[in-house]
Amino acid sequence: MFNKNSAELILSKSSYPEELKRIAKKVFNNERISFEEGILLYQKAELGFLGILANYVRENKNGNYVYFNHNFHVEPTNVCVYSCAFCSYSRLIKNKDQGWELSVNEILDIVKKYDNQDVTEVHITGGVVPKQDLKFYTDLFSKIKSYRPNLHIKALTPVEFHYIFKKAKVSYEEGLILMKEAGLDSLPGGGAEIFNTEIRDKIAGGKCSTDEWLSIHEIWHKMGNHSNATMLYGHIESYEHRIDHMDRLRKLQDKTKGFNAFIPLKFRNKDNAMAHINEVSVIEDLRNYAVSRIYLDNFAHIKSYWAMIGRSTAQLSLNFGTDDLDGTIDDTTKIYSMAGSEEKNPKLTTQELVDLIKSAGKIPVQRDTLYNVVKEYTNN
Ligand code: V47
Ligand code: SF4
Repeated sequence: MFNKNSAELILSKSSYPEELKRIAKKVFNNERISFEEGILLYQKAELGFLGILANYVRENKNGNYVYFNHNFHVEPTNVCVYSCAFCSYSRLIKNKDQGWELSVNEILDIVKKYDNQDVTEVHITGGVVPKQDLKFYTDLFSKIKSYRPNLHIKALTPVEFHYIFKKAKVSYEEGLILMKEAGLDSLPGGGAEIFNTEIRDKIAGGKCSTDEWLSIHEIWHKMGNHSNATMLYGHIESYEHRIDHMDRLRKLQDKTKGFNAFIPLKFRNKDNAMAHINEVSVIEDLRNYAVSRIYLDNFAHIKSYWAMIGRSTAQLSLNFGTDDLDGTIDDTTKIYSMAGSEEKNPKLTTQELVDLIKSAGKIPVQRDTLYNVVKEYTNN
């Protein structure tokens, strides 16, 4: 274990600038760092320094444990009324014939394929289309629940909710109550992109605003539920925009305590309208995980989404603040392979995930969506 004393010793002997050492001291005293200090870390701290701090926070919160679950995704459609510049996946509604739109029964057939498997979660999200409205989803959720009551439904983002509720002429609150009554258990973190309005308008114009995204999560949390939060980084945003994004999440988390995990999502540049922008380096990915871990002191978990970042970088990130690798996925998502991820058919067996975590020197823990322990892999 990496304790406070050894960390302080390394830093006291180093030639790091005083301003960085002051931040380190705060972190080791479990004090919150400021907005400006967050930016300073991005601008001036090198990877080794960030790793020491992020590891300290990570171990304080999660010891040597790394979490994963047994899950699969359903993408009800890849057709979308929006046209986010970074999206490689969606087909505009006018090119509908190039996409798919699953019916409730077709989705149920996908769920039934897992009848004899111990999956605990289905993650449902995709494009936004008029046909998949409030009735479609309440019908879908209640049918999944009557078929398999213990399967946790983690589904839809404020992007979909905002569109669906507006069309159904119900408030966010009324809509979320209906979704919950139908069987929705928690919300994934998507659609957050970058909260700065100028950047958001450029890369994801037209879909739900920052305030709408935050408001839907706040209402959901206040109803006693949980959700995740993502950040799409490594495109046209600045370090200030990243800290601003995390700062808004930190403030909401102070209020509600409803977020389970923060998930940084690296912009991948294949076949989308932002393909001319180079992807950031692996070093920058690791620095970003570390700064997130240090800044978001009120988030229990930082997730490294291996389907997007690739399994090797995901494994490395476990030494830079992350403690969660999402799940087995079973080759059920296309969002990242279409955007250029090295994971073309994302699928890992439990044993592969366990081996990957163990060879990083950590203890694998299979969890459910809400981080209840299903199995700890200490020996096998
Ligand atoms: O909001 C789309 C991102 C998100 C690209 O909560 C891209 O457990 C990079 O939110 N390059 C949806 N990213 C996926 C998502 C998610 C994934 C895994 C786990 C959880 C969770 C949530 O995917 C979108 C967008 O930010 N995305 N295109 C791209 N080219
Ligand atoms: Fe539609 Fe989501 Fe793609 Fe944006 S990121 S175009 S909302 S599917």
